[in-house]
Amino acid sequence: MTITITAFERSPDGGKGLARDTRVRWALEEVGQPYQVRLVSFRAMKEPAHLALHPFGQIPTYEEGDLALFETGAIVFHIAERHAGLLPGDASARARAITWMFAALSTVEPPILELVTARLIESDRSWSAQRMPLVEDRVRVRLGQLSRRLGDADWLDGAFSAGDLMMASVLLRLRASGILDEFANLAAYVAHGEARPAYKRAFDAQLAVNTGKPPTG
Ligand code: GTB
Repeated sequence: MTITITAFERSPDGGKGLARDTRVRWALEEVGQPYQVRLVSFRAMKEPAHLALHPFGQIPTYEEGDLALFETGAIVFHIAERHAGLLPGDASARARAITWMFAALSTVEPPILELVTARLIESDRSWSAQRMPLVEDRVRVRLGQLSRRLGDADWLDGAFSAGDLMMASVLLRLRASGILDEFANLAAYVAHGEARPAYKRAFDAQLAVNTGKPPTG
């Protein structure tokens, strides 16, 4: 059955791969599932046809036959459950990999998004200079905890899993702030994710959309 996802017609990041369709593309590339992409404008995202797929008027969405999903956590989990390559066969290891997916989205991503908002949207407010160190420190606390858990391992729990895919995707958003590089093992962990052929294919595909150049690979 054909899989169709949605992505920005033009991502505000110009193709840095930070929009959330990249993590869905990455998951599909890891499991070797072909997919189509329907590009949507900001205006189209708020129109009834797209709102029927995504109640919050966002990308990405995922369609496969009668099934329509939104939320990257649910989408990546769905892909990982149905196709080999992103979740271990052992039941306990599988549960731990899923735990890392939730940790990425519920515990690590929120302070990072707070920082992104503080930098991009609130930096001209009178209170911004006072608040920024607090927001940055909340990110540092979380990254410190994650860094200690990762140690010198390649991945969070044994072999690469959907948990790593989600965690690396979440951490990527931090690179521009410089904070990721304060944690050498986390910076290496993200680079390790980016070096995966499946990530490169996903990145190139979104870059092609945003620059108009066809993927090289
Ligand atoms: N929790 C949802 C999920 O994980 O699927 C969040 C989805 C979401 O935030 N979608 C964003 C969106 O559609 C795009 S990814 N925004 C439009 C809107 O809300 O009207 C977030 C994003 C946007 C831009 C950049 N960037 O330019 O760097 C990075 C990430």
